[in-house]
Amino acid sequence: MALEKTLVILKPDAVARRLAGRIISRFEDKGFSIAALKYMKIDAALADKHYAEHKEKPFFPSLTKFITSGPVIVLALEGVDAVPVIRKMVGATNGRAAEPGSIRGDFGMSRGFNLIHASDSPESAERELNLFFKPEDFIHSGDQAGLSWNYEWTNGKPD
Ligand code: IDP
Ligand code: MG
Repeated sequence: MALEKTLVILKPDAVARRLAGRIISRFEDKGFSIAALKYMKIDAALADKHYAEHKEKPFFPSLTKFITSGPVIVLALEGVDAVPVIRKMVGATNGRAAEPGSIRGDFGMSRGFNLIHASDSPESAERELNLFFKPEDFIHSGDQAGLSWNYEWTNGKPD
């Protein structure tokens, strides 16, 4: 249990389909804080770095073409156990298999065009946050006021 940050990308399909507000609302409703946020286009070099683990996969060229194809919204979201909680909210990779109630399960029908990326481990989160953000980009962090009713605080620790 740790207050941690994770990286979320609203992929080009989410932005183009004008789902960004509704997806961000889910994270706010759940109790996550936006630590940093950027509206940008991912270039080929950054896409290669971000998806380095998939370099040898057959879908790598289509994946990098997709992620660089239009504007994305990149967020650093903060909360207790942010990495696993957000992965659960995102759902399985293929929208057709993703549980109803998850973001991919509610909004998507595709395996590749699946709306959203979320870091899969604290180590990935650290690496990916550093690819997209500089330390000074985290302009809102550890907001006790925002978090006070989202957690039970014992000895200064959220649970
Ligand atoms: P994840 O986003 O659920 O962590 P990964 O296996 O890490 O899924 O794959 C990264 C991204 O690559 C997926 O979100 C999806 O956009 C795309 N992708 C994954 N597997 C396939 C595939 O078999 N065909 C086409 N695209 C895929
Ligand atoms: Mg992944």
